[in-house]
Amino acid sequence: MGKLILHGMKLSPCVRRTFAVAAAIGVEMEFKFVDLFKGENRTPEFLEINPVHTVPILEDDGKYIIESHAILSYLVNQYGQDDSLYPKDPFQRAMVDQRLHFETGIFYNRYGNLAIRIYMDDHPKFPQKDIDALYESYDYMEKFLSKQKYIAGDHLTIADLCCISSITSAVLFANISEERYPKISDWIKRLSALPYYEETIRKDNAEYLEFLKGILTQKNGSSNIEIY
Ligand SMILES: N[C@@H](CCC(=O)N[C@@H](CS)C(=O)NCC(=O)O)C(=O)O
Repeated sequence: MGKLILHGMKLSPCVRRTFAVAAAIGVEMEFKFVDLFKGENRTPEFLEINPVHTVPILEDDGKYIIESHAILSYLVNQYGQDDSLYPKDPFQRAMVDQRLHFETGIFYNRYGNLAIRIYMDDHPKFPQKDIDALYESYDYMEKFLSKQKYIAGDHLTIADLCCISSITSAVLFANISEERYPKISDWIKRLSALPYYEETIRKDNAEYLEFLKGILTQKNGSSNIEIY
């Protein structure tokens, strides 16, 4: 096995999930910091590797994989000791793939619509309809978890480590109460007990949330989420 290098910023939920999966399968990745705020993802060299200019990028022995969901499945396919995190059984795999597509196509999209305002707007405020759309995506997840302990079935998969990295950031905009979301709340508690959770998810997410609140305070004079 050659050296694995993960290019990105740990503030990014998509980067955090790759470290969680690497830790779950016991694989070390060197971290190469890419400063998005300095445009290091827009240099000709970076765009040559990833024309879409996003992080994370996984470098494995001179090969590059872009898009976190592809990286998660690659890590398990290539380096997992078994297929439990990304089952080979076609039906179980389809369940995991569905949740990965849900995360990228629905959940992250709705979360991203809100988060981007913090960076781009002079005085970030958040449309009620976008907050409602995020709550609606929690409703979908609550339903996924209604008959099973994990997001894609009865055991932990890459879909859980993917979704936990973004839902724990989305709480900045839409709180997850035990009353309204008992299944999601239990699931978060279950994942929080993973031995690598603190180091790969919680710590960097806490820093990320403080970072976003800091921008809000700078721009609005308060870190409150103003809804219109
Ligand atoms: N679907 C992509 C999303 C990646 C993404 O949006 N990354 C953000 C950071 S969270 C980024 O690199 N943004 C910089 C840009 O789009 O220029 C993935 O899962 O890898």
